[in-house]
Amino acid sequence: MLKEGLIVKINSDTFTIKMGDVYLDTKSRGKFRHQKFKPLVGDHVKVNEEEKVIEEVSPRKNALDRPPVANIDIALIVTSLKKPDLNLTLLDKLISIITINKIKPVIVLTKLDLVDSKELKDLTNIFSYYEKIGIPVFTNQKWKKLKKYLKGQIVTVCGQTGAGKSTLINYFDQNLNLKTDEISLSLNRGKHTTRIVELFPLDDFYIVDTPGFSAISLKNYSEEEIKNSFNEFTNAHCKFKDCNHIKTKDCEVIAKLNKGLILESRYENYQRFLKEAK
Ligand SMILES: Nc1nc2c(ncn2[C@@H]2O[C@H](COP(=O)(O)OP(=O)(O)OP(=O)(O)O)[C@@H](O)[C@H]2O)c(=O)[nH]1
Ligand SMILES: [Mg+2]
Ligand SMILES: [Zn+2]
Repeated sequence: MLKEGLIVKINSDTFTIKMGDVYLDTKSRGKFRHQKFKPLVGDHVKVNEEEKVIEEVSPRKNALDRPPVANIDIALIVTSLKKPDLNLTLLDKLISIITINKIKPVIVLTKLDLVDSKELKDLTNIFSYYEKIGIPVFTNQKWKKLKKYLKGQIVTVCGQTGAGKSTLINYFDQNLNLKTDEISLSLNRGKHTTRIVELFPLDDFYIVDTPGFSAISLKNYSEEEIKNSFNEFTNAHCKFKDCNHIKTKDCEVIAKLNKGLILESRYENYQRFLKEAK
């Protein structure tokens, strides 16, 4: 007899399944490997309890490669302003990928305490732009407000190594006591503190902690998908219906850019992403 459950943790080839209040460590069936299919944290599955294997994976609402999670409502893009430095290209790329996969992107800024007041002013301008185009922006200092916002949702964190993802989840529930670490400054390269992808049930939502990364590819996405993932371009009245907002002729996006109504870094990243698309 097969039993239904939820994958809550993956540690190399061990999949932990939550079935009600019971947790069971299982392996994946060989057939999935042959199909190059990997069950993900967040997957609803059917398991054979005696053999401790996953037999079936239910159809997904959505799935991401990075972080590797399925059936997500909200992705928190944890974005540090310093250490590691703010990276608007990675931020815009994550917004695009998350949007294309029909997940709601939410920005969470961290390390505001490391920024001086002059820098903070520029940053406020940048992030009020993101709010204007419909992407909520929170700070980790206001984590209580964020926690209320996440009620009832299935949430993942994503973003650079050392950005403060595990630290944020620890604010939500001190009992979790997730491992956090300094990024290695000597190499000026983040070292991964989080190695395992794991879903934690909190009072009224689920959240996945995942390891960070510094690069991510758009090669699996089309130009059209990337174009549509830039919220602020979707209602533009350009002369040509299929305008890709690259040539200046009667393009409303470029006209708005020239009037300062579109954030320059967003437009630059858009051009860059189109080149990276398949
Ligand atoms: N000053 C400051 N430090 C912070 C803040 N948030 C997190 N940190 C520190 O940043 C370091 C990295 O935090 P983590 O939570 O481990 O980062 P992570 O995103 O989980 O990193 P990976 O798991 O490696 O991807 C730790 O030393 C934290 O204490 C913040 O708002 N301000
Ligand atoms: Mg971590
Ligand atoms: Zn256009």
